[in-house]
Amino acid sequence: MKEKVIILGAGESGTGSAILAMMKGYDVFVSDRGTIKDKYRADLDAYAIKYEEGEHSIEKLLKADLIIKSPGIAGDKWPVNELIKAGKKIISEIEFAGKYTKAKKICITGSNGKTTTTNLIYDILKRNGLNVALAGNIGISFARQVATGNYEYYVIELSSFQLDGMYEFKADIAVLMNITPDHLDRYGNTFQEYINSKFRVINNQTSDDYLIYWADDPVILKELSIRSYEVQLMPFSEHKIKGMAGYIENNDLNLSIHNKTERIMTIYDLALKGRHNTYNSMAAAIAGKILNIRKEIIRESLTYFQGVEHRLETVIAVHGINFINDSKATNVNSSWYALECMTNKVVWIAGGVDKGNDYSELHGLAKERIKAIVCLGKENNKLIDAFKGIVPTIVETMSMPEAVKSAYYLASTGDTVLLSPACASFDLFDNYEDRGRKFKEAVRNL
Ligand code: UMA
Ligand code: ADP
Repeated sequence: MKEKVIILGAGESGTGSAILAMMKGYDVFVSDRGTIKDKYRADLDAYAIKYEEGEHSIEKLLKADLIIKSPGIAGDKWPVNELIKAGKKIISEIEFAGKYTKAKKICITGSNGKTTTTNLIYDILKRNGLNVALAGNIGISFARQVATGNYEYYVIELSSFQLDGMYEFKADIAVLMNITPDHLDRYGNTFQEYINSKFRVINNQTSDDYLIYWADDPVILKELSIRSYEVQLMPFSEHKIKGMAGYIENNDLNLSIHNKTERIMTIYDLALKGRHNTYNSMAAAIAGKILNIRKEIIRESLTYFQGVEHRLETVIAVHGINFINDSKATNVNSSWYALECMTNKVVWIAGGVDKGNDYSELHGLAKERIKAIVCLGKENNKLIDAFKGIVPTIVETMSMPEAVKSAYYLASTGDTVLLSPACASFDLFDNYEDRGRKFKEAVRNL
């Protein structure tokens, strides 16, 4: 009898898993509690995959030999808690797909900078002519590409939700950008649980594998000091400290890997500006060098890389006021980096769904740089309380056009209006892309 695989969720992750499982000869059934999007329903039909929607029929789910859970579905709520109680094996799409490819896997995680660094690494590998795909939390699912493509390298962005269901998977190169509190609602409000999830990226790594990480991150350093591991460490820092695989000296990005030290380029030529992007560029350069890619290719990539939409994206200047879309900044740490690289006075558009934010980290920068805050959310009290007495002007708005207009009136020539919300977008928008697009539209309509 065929092994029965049941897939929870029919989004990008679940549909990709279903196609791969079907192609590998499993008896496949997909269960989605909501309405399946047309494009995914068409995929399931095209591969003659059985599914249900509008409910999870527990009696069907309990018949599974293996369950693949989509990352957006919580692990501690029904039906997953009931399936765990029944002793069912539940894994993530990445774990499942990892079994069916021999390609080299470069896996990027962290609280912030994943997408940018993933794209940078992909760009370096692609420029070098490698047969490489971009996968994971960034777009087309890993499973779908393993099923339908034939790649030798995968650059995979991994969220903590995906890492949670990974047990035997091994990254050839793991990249851990940083760890700051995020998504704590999914981790019982326990930061350590979230840290443990991020650290799963080094599971099963041997002395033939690599871990690239930011050496100035106290959370990562503490964890490494108490864990045992075999993986080769490739730390990077903006300071020249002994043992760094990447560091900055006299504004030059240098790499020191396998006993060879070389200057790659001046940081002034990096396409992506801001201190955080220097970290992202450094991590990408190290990954490229580990894969023996020439420094000329790495330099070319880091110089000409086109930024990623909604990440410190310059929109336009209106009457000398510069508008920047950083809608992807959905936590305090990412907004800190956005504010840190602002050289002019800022009118800051912030707010949305607070994921347990502690705004006090922003007080220093706020005093120095923010002249006004435009709150954009259904519930703004926490934001207002946090900055009362620190920022002279705070106004509340309920729609993007209103927020952009208010910011425009509060700003003067030479100022920057920065949308970097430090919050999720789901109260007023579909997602952060929707929020970013509506910001750009409202700016263009000024
Ligand atoms: N669903 C159920 N039961 C439930 C809850 C949801 O069946 O109890 C169904 C929904 O009706 C829907 C499906 O599950 O049809 C959606 O599953 P999903 O939320 O896991 O979304 P996917 O489309 O499969 O996309 C997921 C990632 N989404 C999340 O982790 C929320 C995508 O990352 C990822 O690109 C994709 O897999 C392929 O790997 C997006 C994301 O927002 C970009 N990630 C979060 C982030 O970056 O902060 C973690
Ligand atoms: P992620 O995929 O982890 O959400 P992104 O590359 O999409 O990361 O960047 C999201 C936001 O985080 C950006 O808008 C930027 O403000 C901020 N950011 C980017 N890289 C870093 C970094 N290395 N450290 C801290 N913040 C960062």
